[in-house]
Amino acid sequence: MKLKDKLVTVVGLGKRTGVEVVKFLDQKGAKIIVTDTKTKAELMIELSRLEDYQFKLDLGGHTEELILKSDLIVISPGVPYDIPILKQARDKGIKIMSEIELAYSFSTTSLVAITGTNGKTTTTTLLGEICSKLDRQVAVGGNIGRPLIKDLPDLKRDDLAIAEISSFQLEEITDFKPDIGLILNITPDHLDRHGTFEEYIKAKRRLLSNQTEQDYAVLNYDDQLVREFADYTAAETLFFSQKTELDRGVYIKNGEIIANLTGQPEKIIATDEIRIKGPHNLENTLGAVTTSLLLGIRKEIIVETLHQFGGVDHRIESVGVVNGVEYINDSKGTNPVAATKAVETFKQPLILIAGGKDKGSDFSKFAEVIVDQVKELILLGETAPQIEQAVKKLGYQATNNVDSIEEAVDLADKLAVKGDVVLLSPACASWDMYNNYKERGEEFRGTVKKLRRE
Ligand code: UMA
Repeated sequence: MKLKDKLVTVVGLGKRTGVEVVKFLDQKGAKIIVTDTKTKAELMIELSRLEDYQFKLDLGGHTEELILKSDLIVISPGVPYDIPILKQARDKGIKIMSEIELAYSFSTTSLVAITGTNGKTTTTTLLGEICSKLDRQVAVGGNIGRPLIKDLPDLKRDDLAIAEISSFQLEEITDFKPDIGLILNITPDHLDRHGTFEEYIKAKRRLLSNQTEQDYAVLNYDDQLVREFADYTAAETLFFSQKTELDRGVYIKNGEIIANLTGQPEKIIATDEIRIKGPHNLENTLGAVTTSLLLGIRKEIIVETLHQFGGVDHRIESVGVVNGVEYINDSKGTNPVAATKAVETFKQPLILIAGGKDKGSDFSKFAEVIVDQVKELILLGETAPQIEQAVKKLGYQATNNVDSIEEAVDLADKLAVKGDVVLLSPACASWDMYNNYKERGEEFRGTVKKLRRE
């Protein structure tokens, strides 16, 4: 695709994707318009990163007269594909691409793409760790926080990109296709953006829809929906399972991960030797192991990494013990299923801090786990009333409402006794109060640190 002198509009500047897309387009000689619903004051940091670049700014909304003259529109993941300006652009026949599609269209590298509702970041990071021991250049990016446009165009065929991909990023792809597409699990999430669960599933399925017989789909056999994805791809499918001994694939048998890709079952590692714990992490590990074997990585490298890898920040991460109470940061528990898994990880009495941006989630199953396992529930954010209603329906009364993480930690400190665990696992996105889950998790960490000093 030639971009020189083409008029390209970047919809959505902040925080990361738009900035990197502008840099890439500039390098390709495009004429650039940047548009965002945010104001100049709100985008000060992003704009300061682009001080040396030339582009037209259209802030505080999207101006039709400007944007509808474009040859191409590139959108950031946070921009829904059906906002009015994009509908108008489509009607006018203007090409619209997501950032991952743009990056892919300039790429020749081998690509592993990982999606699923939960576990994407852990699996991507683990696979990245395994692959970092290879004698080839490896880039890790995507939804994990580093836009693909930063690396993909510079990598060669012999290099490797490992990308965490969200349903948002898959909405506007046409040709994007991984050599290996890994799907971990699907449960309802982001319904405010996709409208229905079916649309969310369709978005996830698109990861595999352009694959050919030369590619691989690595799918979780234990998740009925994901298992059925095999019918939607031309790629060769390999399954992994915690429950079923597969004729071909990677599975658990007698407490060991067994790989059977060639008809010769081989032990990879005993599950109790794997440093990251819990059934959800076993699922992530199986996905990463299957993919590593397909990449031809030696068993010794895989095993060594599984011994060492301790998980990712903001995912069931211990941030300190104060007065005999352990504080756990699971800010990345951004939907009810992820938060349920976090709650189920603990056997100790729990004080749970939850609530955040309303994504149209159903909290009824999460409420059941709270009633069973949480002694005090501290709620904040947009969804606090919904979660409160869901638990009260089940007769649970130990709810507390606060307005900030700081207040939540102070209250938890008052309510907790020695031996309790205070868990921040919001079951919701952070966007009602923060830019992202990392900011929320860092505020939690900082507040706990302050508490320790006091
Ligand atoms: N905007 C408009 N018009 C609109 C809607 C939004 O102009 O109608 C603007 C917003 O004001 C904002 C920009 O568009 O300035 C959207 O930015 P963004 O949200 O895409 O922000 P980035 O910092 O580029 O982050 C994105 C991903 N964010 C989302 O998908 C919401 C990051 O995933 C990702 O790490 C990053 O690209 C790099 O690829 C975060 C995330 O929360 C971690 N993802 C969701 C999740 O994991 O659940 C999907």
